[in-house]
Amino acid sequence: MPAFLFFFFICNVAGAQTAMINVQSRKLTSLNGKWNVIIDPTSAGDNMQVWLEKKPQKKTDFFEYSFQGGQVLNVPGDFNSQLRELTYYEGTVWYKRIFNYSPNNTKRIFLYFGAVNYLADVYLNGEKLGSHEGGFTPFQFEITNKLRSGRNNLIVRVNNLRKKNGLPGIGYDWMNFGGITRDVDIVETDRTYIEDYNLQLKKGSLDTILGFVELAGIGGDQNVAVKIPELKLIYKTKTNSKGVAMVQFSSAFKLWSPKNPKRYKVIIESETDAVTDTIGFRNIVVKGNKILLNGKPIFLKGVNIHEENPYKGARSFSKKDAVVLLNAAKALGCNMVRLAHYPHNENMVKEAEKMGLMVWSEIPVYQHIDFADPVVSDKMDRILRAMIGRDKNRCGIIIWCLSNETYPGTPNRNNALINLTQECRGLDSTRLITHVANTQRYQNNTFDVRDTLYRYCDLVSINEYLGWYVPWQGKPSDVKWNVVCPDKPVFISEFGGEALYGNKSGPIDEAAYRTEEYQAQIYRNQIQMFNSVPNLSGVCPWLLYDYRSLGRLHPVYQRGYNRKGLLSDKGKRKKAWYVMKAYYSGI
Ligand code: GCB
Repeated sequence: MPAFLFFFFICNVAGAQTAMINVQSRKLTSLNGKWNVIIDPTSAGDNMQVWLEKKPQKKTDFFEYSFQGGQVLNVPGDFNSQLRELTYYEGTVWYKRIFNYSPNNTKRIFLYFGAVNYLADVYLNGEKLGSHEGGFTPFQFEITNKLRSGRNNLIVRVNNLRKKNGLPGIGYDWMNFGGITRDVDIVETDRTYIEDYNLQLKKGSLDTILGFVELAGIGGDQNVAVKIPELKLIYKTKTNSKGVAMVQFSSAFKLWSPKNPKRYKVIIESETDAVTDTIGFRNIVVKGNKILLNGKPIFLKGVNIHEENPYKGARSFSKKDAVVLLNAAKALGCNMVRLAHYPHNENMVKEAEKMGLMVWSEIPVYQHIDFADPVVSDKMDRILRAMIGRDKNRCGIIIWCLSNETYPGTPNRNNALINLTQECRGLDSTRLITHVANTQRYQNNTFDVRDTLYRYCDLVSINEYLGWYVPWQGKPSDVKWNVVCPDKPVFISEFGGEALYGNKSGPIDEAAYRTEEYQAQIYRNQIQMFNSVPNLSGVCPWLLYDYRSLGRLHPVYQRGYNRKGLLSDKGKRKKAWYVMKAYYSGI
């Protein structure tokens, strides 16, 4: 049984199911648009059973809620940026949407959510379908036997309170955008449908695809075909008793790369279903101390990006939002983006791939994670599978990042993350795996990079803020390095500092005044230091745009924004932008 099938089983038991793959190529009815909402700061609606929408039966019956006459919010979209009163809101919002449907009795029907941050309890026509935890991955419910012909009433209780044992936990340096933040669709499939498939080059190969196609709702001996019309390729196979067909074939593919982001139209067919995808093929490995893309060394010219449209101060979700962010990365001269610190929406991943940007995708195992709580391991496991499950056919993704700046002293941290790494390798051996740490010591202008997690990684990823949180202790070009895995490639996954665009007001050599010149100087120094890093395979400034964050309170320089952007929240280029751009164009 492929691991994905196993997970489908677990999730069925828990409530929400793992989402089927490539939902965009199915018959969809969008439930995006205006939804009625009730803002419920104390979750009083739980006792009142809002999902039943009771109406008074006699004169003394009264209810303390109603969707009618209340507020309206756009879906998809975070709620914080839509209503001023919700700017920093963390709590419950009830969403309601009435829709009409004429179910076709020969089909199966699913209710699909691209993402809801953070907890979702979903009710259809007064009946609870189930719950889902985790703000950045898709989930679904089968509603074949629950949908009514005609009018249906969908209510979702969304709660974005931060949780000690959540992913992320209580503390994080970005905006806690709550709500139904990605698309909602009704999906219609055949009784037997293509639930999942994996079509990527086998580890180390430039011409052989190794993967599977998995059907839901059927046992063995079904015919399955994978077609790539441009290559005149038709590969035929059959499912086994579990509905899984193994796939292996070779062809002279034009390989995907940043210079030539070639992708093919691929049709996956069973006897009763067909889906179409656009898939590229490339090979990414670490050999010795180098990263090789399609057999050739590559230097990762990255930039960190949060899932926020700076011009709207809102969670981004659309293709348009993705293009805004990715065009800016391109303009900087990047060939790679780190999508920090959680799985971004599919538009982002697909557009990046289309534009020739390699992608680093990450799960929200961020800083203060309560590894000692046994439920945390289950949650990590689930979100890892959901991330890989959704995006495993995206050749643009070259790196799975499994944690960022967790604390080695936290009980069970190493065990939990080592297990997660092994699990990730089992699920997908074709991409690079990394953890980001900032546990290095820096003394006498020397870095001591010792985190145990690096032993399990393909890539040693280091966040360091020399010149910002940590003062330089000597000349940048003289920094010395002792790295625990001296043979592995090293990636500087974060560096930088804050500047308020246009600010020249303070002493230019003091970080606290956040001048553009100070930030630019950090970048000049860092670039000098890069020459000293052994096996340097790429760098990634923190970050592209200024972004909204919970803990950035300075009334003059920050006003609720982390100002480490190379671009302001209005897209203005700071001095450091030009320094970084010149560095990238020289490589
Ligand atoms: C970090 C974190 C990133 C923060 C950044 C900062 O190390 O990984 O999420 O926002 O520092 O600005 O301090």
